[in-house]
Order: sequence, then C-alpha cells, then structure tokens
Amino acid sequence: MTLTPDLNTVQDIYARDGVVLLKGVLSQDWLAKLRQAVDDETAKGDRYFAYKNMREHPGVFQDYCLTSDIGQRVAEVAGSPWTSLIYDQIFAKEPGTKTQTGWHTDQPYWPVAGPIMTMWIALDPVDPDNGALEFVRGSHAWGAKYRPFKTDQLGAFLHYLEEGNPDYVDMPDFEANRSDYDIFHYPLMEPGDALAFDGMTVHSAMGNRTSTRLRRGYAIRFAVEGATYEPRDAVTEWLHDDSLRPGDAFAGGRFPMIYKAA
Ligand SMILES: O=C(O)CCC(=O)C(=O)O
Repeated sequence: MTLTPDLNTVQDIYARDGVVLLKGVLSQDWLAKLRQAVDDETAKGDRYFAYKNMREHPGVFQDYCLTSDIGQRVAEVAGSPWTSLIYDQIFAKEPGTKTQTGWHTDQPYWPVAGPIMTMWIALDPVDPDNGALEFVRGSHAWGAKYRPFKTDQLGAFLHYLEEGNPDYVDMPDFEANRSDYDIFHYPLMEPGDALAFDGMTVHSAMGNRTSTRLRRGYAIRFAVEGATYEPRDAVTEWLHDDSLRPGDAFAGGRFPMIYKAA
C-alpha cells in the first residue's frame, strides 16, 4: 500500500487532528474476504456492539490482523517501532438505524495507558447518509479523561460508569453545543479506506438514515510504543490478561506484537 497523502503529511494530520483518512488500505482480495467474514458473523444475529475479538479465533479476521501489512501501517502513522493488537470489532449499522452513536473517547474502556490507535476500515461507501463518523478535531491533545459510560446496543447513552473515580470528568454535551467545537467528518469513505484515530479523540457516528445502504465498518485497536498495561476495574475486565503486570509494555500474551521494525 502506498499512503495517500504521503507519510509525513499523514503523520502531521494525525498529530494535529487525532484522526486521519488513509485511502485504499485494503487490497480487493482482503476487502472481499472481510466483507464475507463480516456478513457471516452478523448473520449470527447479534447487533452493533456485540461483535468483538473475532481475531482471537482462527479465520479471516485473525488472518488479516496477523498476516496483512496493517501492523506496519499503524507503526508508520504512529511513528512507532512496533505495533501490538488490542482487539477487533465490527460496526454494522443497518439501514434505518436512527440512533447516533454517542460522543465518546475509547481509551477509558480498555486496560491501556499511553498511545493507542484504531484503524476503522470501511467495507462499504460511508457518508453522512449511512453513518459517517464524526470527530472533534484535536481533542486527543486536550488531556481530558472522560468518564466511561454504558450505552444501549445501538450506542445511545444510558448511564455513567466509575462515577466515584476522580481521574475522570463527565463529558461535555458536544451534541447540544456543536458550534462551540471544531466537529468534522470525511464526506466520503470508499470501501477499503480507513480512518486512523487516537484513543483519546472524541468521536461519534451518525445514524444510518438510508433504507437500503448497510454500513459495515471493521475496527481494529492497536497499541504502539509507550503504551502500557493498566487493568483498572470492571469496565476493562473483559480485556485483562494476567500474564502481564501493570506497567508492562502493552505487548505479549493476549496482545501479540504483530509488527516490529527490523
Ligand atoms: O462505527 C461506529 O458506528 C462507531 C465506531 C466507534 O465509535 C469506534 O470505533 O470507537
């Protein structure tokens, strides 16, 4: 894969905005295989948030994570000598899904301190009609740790978690005060494009107001140099690994290093 725009520009945008669009990350072959694998998985009947950690089982998701060039791409964008896998997730927003995925940051839900990156790969054309992701530009650099919260199966806010934890602050109401923030989205992602975004970037996803256009996204979460294991509580328990100790580099055990610079 050659990066469009070039790597220096990509790194600059990522550092400035906390998110960058990468064109043509998937080959046609991986696109076809991942689409099929997503369809097979979603045919099992769960919805939206339920499809997680497929890569822990043999199959297309595991093959993609372990054998494709995605780990190297993450390392390049992050400027890191290595990449490890945290977990993967399908976001299939069906036609007619009115719910907007609430504004949130990802890091508070995972047992990681330090830099992490999601690659959110579009398997369909994605635009504001069928569920474009929205970002608050530069919010990854604010240093704000927003309290995690529970959502319903479609991503709507239900209630806060860790209410007594002084490390977190409640999230401002970005939706009600949109004009106070630099909120943006990419007008069109083509199948095989990816959004690389920081674990602290505030983001949400629009509803899918089409009646026919499924919006399939495949998100993979990665740790890079500087990330450490930080198991916290019930919120992150689903991703714990007792073979790592708090403070260890976030690689090994359940979280294989999938790329290391020579
Ligand atoms: O794809 C979506 O609908 C939401 C994605 C998201 O919030 C995430 O990847 O963290």
